[in-house]
Amino acid sequence: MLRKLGKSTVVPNNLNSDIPPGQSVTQKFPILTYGQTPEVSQDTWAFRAFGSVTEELEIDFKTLLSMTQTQLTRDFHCVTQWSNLDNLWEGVQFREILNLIKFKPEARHVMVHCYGGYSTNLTIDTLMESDVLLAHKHNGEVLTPEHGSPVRLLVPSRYGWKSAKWVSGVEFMCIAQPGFWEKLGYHNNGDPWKEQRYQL
Ligand SMILES: Nc1nc2c(c(=O)[nH]1)N[C@H]1C(S)=C(S)[C@@H](COP(=O)(O)O)O[C@H]1N2
Ligand SMILES: [Mo]
Repeated sequence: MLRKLGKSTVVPNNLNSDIPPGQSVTQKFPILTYGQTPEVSQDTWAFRAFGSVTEELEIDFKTLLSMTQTQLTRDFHCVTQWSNLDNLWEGVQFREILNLIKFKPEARHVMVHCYGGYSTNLTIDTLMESDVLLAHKHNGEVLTPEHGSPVRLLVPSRYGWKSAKWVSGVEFMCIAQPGFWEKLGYHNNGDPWKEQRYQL
């Protein structure tokens, strides 16, 4: 289910009980982080939109909480072959954030940037999907530091490495550039149903 709290929209749940090819289900929610967990608090967190924009935008945690909140349940698929099912996430639909940003029409891609230096690239079309969130809660609790507190991106239709933790902003780009794992050979798109793991 995708539920908007307050003003509301409903997007159907993934009623499909399949898991993508090559994945195994785990009951655990392993922590997958390259490097250290950065220390970011709700008070210091800021999200910045820059690059190919006509005006930069900055959002703080209070502003994020003042926006329409959405809850949804989705499966999570890591490219290292574990899938964790039925995670309940809460946050703001990323398309609501995109609607606030005056990006240039020729900008079709973004680089997602994180505290700590991690990055990943996505298309604006993917970020417009209704279940992409700037999430601050998981299974009813605020995110733990290791899982990306205070705010992470959630992109359920892609492998987990696209769901950037400790997200600090998005850089709009006219031409796709590879992020951290994409530079090391991971796929630009990363659709688990198509097994887009690596790109040669
Ligand atoms: N900033 C940042 N975000 C990240 C990562 C990372 O190393 N740094 N790892 C990614 C990978 S590979 C996966 S599978 C998921 C795992 O999320 P989790 O650690 O909350 O399970 O986070 C993604 N987001
Ligand atoms: Mo991953």
